[in-house]
Amino acid sequence: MAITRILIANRGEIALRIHRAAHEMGIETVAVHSTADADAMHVRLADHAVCIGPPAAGESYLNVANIISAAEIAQADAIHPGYGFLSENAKFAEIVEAHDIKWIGPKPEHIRTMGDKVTAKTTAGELGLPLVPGSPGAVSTVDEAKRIAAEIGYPVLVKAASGGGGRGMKVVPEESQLETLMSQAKSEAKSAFGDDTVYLEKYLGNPRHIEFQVFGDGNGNAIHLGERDCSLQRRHQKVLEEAPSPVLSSAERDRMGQVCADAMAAMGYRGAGTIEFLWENGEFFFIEMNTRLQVEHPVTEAITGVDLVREQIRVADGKPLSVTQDEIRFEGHAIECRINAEDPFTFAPSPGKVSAYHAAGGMHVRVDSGLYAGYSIPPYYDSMIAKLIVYGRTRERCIMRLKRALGEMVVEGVKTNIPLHQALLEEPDILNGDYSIKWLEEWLAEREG
Ligand code: MV4
Repeated sequence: MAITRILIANRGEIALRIHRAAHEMGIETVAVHSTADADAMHVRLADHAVCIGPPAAGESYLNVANIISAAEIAQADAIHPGYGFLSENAKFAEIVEAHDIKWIGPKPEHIRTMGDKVTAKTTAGELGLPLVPGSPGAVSTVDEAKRIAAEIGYPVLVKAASGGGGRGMKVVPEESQLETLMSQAKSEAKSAFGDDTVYLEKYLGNPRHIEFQVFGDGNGNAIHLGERDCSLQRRHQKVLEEAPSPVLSSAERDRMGQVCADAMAAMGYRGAGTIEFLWENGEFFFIEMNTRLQVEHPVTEAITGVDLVREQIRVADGKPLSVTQDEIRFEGHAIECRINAEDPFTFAPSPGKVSAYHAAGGMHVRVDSGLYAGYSIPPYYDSMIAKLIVYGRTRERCIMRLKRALGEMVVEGVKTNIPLHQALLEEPDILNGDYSIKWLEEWLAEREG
């Protein structure tokens, strides 16, 4: 039976994004919400809405029993998890499928494999993706770590297998510090993730973060939709993303993209995925794979014209992808600014009532947001309140249009990071595309003086 009603297990702009794709396919939507989100735009737009608990995400957007109950009560035949929350929870995916509800996401086994960074890396290596030199798997003893570190050369990085957001990561400059830093990494990982498994990698000093968008139909067919450059980050939070990367030639894109697509085809991967690489001196090194739709997916949509959420729904419904690799063209340039309710330079969250709101518009300007004048941004969730995605025929024109669009945005009553984006777009390094994963934090430290 074809999907007729999708429960959207998320909130904010991504819940809207999914609702829009569903409606364009003639599919009804069910919003779920916490008591803090009763007045949210995703609840207003959806065909049906179910309250799933109090404000704390653990009791609402992460409450599996309540979400499954909501799906049964509202007679949803599919669940889309969005990003964050339960999107990469293999157990949740299995529970959804056990209730005869279609899971709009990758196969649970693939979510599980990629969720553990050690098995992800081993699998990626077997599939032919280039790896950062390091331990072949988990490292259990200091002696073993010393032997491997001596082989790959210092500095090395100790990483947690269950890690995320850089937690449990330690740079080890030389052997004398290995024992101490490894035990620190292990105890941090144990308390953060309940798992003290660690592994070792050569530390790359000044890389870019470049990720490839992939898509599989679950039956051995897979494509890639090019890359996104997400090097501009602060404390593992992306600030601005662009596609294509300023440093890749189309031949390099085609080659690396094909390596990624072939790997996904070999796995029988289903749905949207992102393969993350560090890129240094023209070389790619796999670090992680995300088995979900990502915040920054619209820049890929802008340069390819492919609606990624529509494709997710199609493959979950057993249909083939609507495009072949040969049909995908990369045209022009797109940049996304994440607009957060926070102080633009201290980054302190700034929830509260939005007294006035006006979204930028005009040619090639997209604003994904659930904001409206009079809306109160709740303090319980992520501070991202809007995404501004701008397209141009060239990177230069994209940037000119982005500056124009940022100037049109009106968000009053709370602080936003729009002034940060405007300041970044005056920086020669940003204008030239000359930045690595370290650039933003160094720039902010300099501004501090
Ligand atoms: C690295 C690295 C340097 N060398 N691995 C950060 C969290 C996780 N996504 C992987 N991370 C890194 N892994 C090696 N071998 C530097 C980082 C890193 C980073 C990566 C991508 C984007 C921003 C980053 C900021 C700091 C460190």
